[in-house]
Amino acid sequence: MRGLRAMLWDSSVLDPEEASHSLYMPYPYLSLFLFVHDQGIRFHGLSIPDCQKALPAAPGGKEIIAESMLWLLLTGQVPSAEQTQQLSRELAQKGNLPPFVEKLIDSLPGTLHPMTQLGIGVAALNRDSSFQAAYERGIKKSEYWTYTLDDSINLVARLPALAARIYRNVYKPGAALPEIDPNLDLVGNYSRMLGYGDNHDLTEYLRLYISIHGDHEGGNASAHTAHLVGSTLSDPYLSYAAALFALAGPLHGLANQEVLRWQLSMLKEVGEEVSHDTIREYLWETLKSGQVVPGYGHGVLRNPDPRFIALQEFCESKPELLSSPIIQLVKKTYEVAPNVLKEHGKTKNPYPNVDAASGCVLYHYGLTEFKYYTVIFGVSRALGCVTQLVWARALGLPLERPKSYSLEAIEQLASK
Ligand code: CMX
Repeated sequence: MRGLRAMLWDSSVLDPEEASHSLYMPYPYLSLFLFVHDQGIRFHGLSIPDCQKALPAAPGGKEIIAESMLWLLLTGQVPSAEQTQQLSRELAQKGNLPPFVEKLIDSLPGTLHPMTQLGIGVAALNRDSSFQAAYERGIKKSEYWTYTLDDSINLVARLPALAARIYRNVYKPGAALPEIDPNLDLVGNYSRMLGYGDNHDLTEYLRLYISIHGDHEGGNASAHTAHLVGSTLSDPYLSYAAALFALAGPLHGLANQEVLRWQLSMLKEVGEEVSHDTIREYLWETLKSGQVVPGYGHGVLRNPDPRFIALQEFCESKPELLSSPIIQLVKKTYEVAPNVLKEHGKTKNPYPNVDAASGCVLYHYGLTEFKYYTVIFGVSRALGCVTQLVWARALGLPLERPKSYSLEAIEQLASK
């Protein structure tokens, strides 16, 4: 269904070709670093660099924060610093989990994948859905959106406490979980609850990561799932839980975990002194064994993902990141992989997507539990999904129900 125009999704738009003007370079791989990269995805018309200039940061920080991105996605307007801080305070006030959800999460085995735990926790939050309660009372269709907004803000507010609790239970059992600090932004609190509050650079990276992963048009699997399930008037918690299980697939959000696993096994096989030739051989080995190269390709984009470029720029602004072996390996891989994928000849986009870069910085900073990485993506993707649930209810969008065909009918169509 690629290219099929079938959905309303107002908050962001992808353009497959927009970022296509690479400067001439005598060495083709170097041109990857010089793409005019400020396009390809726009949030209400603003590219990522536009957002980095216009959207307020956290006090003491420089990167976009989740609150300012959420405000932009919901309203189409750039918030002031005061509005952003007001939203931070509201989210902090609403951020605690109901005790029964804490108990539920604590009862899950540490062997259960963190994404499965996140989906379970988000679905359970629907016990307190104001949309569901109002629907049972009997409300007019024109009022649906207000209760959807209420649930959506509560969901976004509670995700950090839920995600941090899962991290603590699976990887640091017995460690204390700090209380939510009412003076911190959403991601500042998340980083603190994960145990990285003192690491300013990692917290800033998480702010950027969570803001730019927040929305990616409506047709990607997680956003589309939220929209489809929401169209049945499931509340935002159930709709977003469903979206998380789409995000948990290795062709979608789980790719960031897969990239790390793949890069680390490359390191193990070829050693630290890795050359372009050994990477090329490893890439061919992966492709010849019938696997995809994780972190490369995209359903829509036909150039390097602008989110990948933004994360690379974050690395380039910090010299200690550039000397990190895992970050160097990711960088070297993308100096080689596009040409190998072009030669392989299958993928329509041989360039890196966001997952190619997102995990290596976390790994460098010590957040090495890569099975957890998609949970961070899951904290982020809520921003876009809930925004569009609110608008779908405000605009009275209908139940989604495309037509399907039987195999026989398809054969008949093909024979005409
Ligand atoms: N490595 C090897 N082969 C690839 C490939 C890759 N990275 N990307 C695409 N291909 C192959 C496809 O498997 C397909 O092969 P078949 O014809 O044998 O089925 C062919 O190239 C054409 O695929 P496409 O039209 O280019 O890509 P799709 O729109 O079907 O799929 C995506 C897009 C992202 C699923 C795919 O590129 C992929 O599997 N990439 C690796 C996994 C990944 O990084 N996913 C994360 C995407 C971003 C996100 O959602 O977070």
